[in-house]
Amino acid sequence: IQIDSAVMSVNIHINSPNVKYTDSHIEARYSYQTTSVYQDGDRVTVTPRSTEMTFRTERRVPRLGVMLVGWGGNNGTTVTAAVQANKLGLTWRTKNGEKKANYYGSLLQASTVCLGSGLEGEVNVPFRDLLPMVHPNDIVFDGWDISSLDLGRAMERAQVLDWSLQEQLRPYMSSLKPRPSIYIPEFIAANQESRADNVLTGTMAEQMMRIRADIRDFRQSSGVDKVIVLWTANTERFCDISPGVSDTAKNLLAGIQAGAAEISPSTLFAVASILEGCAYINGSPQNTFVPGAVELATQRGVFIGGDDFKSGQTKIKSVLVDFLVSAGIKPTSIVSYNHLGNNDGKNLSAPQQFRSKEISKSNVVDDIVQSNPVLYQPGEKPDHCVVIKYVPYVGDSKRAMDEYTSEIMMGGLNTIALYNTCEDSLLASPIILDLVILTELCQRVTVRPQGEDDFQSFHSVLALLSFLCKAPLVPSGTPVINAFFRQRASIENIMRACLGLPPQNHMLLEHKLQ
Ligand code: NAI
Ligand code: DG6
Repeated sequence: IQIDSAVMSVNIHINSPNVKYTDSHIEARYSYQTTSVYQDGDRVTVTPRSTEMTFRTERRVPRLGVMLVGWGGNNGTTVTAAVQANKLGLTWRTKNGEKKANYYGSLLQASTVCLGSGLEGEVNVPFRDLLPMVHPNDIVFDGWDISSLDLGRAMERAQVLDWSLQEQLRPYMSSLKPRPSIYIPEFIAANQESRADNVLTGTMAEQMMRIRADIRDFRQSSGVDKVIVLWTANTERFCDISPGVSDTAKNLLAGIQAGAAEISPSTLFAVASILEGCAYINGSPQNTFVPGAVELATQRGVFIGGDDFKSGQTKIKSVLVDFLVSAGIKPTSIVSYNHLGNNDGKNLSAPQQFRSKEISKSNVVDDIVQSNPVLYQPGEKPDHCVVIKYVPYVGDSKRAMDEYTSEIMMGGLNTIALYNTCEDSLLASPIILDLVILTELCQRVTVRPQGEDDFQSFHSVLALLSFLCKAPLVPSGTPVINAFFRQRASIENIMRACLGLPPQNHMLLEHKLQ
């Protein structure tokens, strides 16, 4: 299949007695195959299990509105501009020739899945065509920023997009103005104070009510069917989770009324979104989702997801360490340096904000290491060091240097050094689109296990977003998966289940027998 346009799509129809198309839904009967394992000393008993279930996906794709917290920042302006450029099919000249707007870097828009084999071999289709999904060109953006610059000037400040593209986009971007936001200086670096000229006043509760009113206003004035709110504002310091303040939904709401000191702006945005019934995604590393916020989302059946976009160095790590460990090679030291010169780097030059990022970048190998008791003793981990420096001159073009040292056979050492240079916001923007589009799709999928009367939604803590996040948020007590291809397979196979298709197994048995 030849796909040469960002908007061209293929129409997939499943030919199976297990799949029913109605005007409103795709309904698929599915056998979920699992294995349960019982270990007694060195004896391991494995029992295959099969659970029958029905997946139901609403076919009507709603008009989606996305509200970005930190809309005037590098990611906020870049994703808004990129969508507009794609919508208009813009081209622009650079010293390297003519460029055309695209969605490279988006799992859903620019990667493919293999459906199976046809007469001429494997058939790969865009991920976005597996199920009815929002197209990014149709998203309507709005948002908040503590800086009052309109998006035209903010795009210029970001120094990400080529100038001749900015010139074409400016008339549109200049008409967009961020709404005033909640600013509590203690949570972000002191060096951000000079841009905070668009801030709400009043009590904490009043400010949160204003955010709720903004969401309602956007929904009504734009005519969108649904709103998703996503934090792409500055990285905050971690907040203290004090008993009686943010430990339960009730206490968190009471804490907001009382203006409790350790409730962060990002948690206030999360609570406002949840109370408005809007999914909330955290693209930064801080602990926005205090237990009270998770409980509130669960009580209200609203999706929350995060944390921290997995865009560059960490994405490579979740591939490379997985490759090494699954090849039987033992990483013993991982050292990651990066320097960048954008406002994110400036904010992260403060120790408490750096610490939030250090935590989220550091845990990404844990599940991979724990999966291999041949290489690692219980509790053993590779040394893992993360360094971030602010170097204004390089702007958004982040430099990342990594050294992976591993033990190989018979005392040998294998050292891999990587150097990566890349515009950070051009990596994060397609991830923002994938996060909101996947979240919206999940809002239209329900599952009914055999023998039960009701269809149920995914858990409010939307673990399916793990692929896109450095520190995946998962329901309490469930496994955190960081390994890149396991995360990707989870999305692909759940979407296949919605179509009554078996998981992608890569066995290719039909080509391996006589
Ligand atoms: P940025 O500093 O350019 O943009 C952040 C924006 O948030 C600024 O315009 C700032 O004025 C605004 N802001 C700060 N506090 C606010 C508040 N309380 N309410 C509303 N607006 C507020 O940063 P950039 O590069 O856009 O990154 C945004 C976030 O995404 C950062 O936390 C960063 O760590 C995170 N991130 C970025 C990745 C990337 O590849 N670009 C990857 C992973 C995470
Ligand atoms: C410096 O590390 C700034 C950060 O905001 C990162 O650029 C961002 O979190 C992306 O990190 P990574 O590890 O996915 O490249």
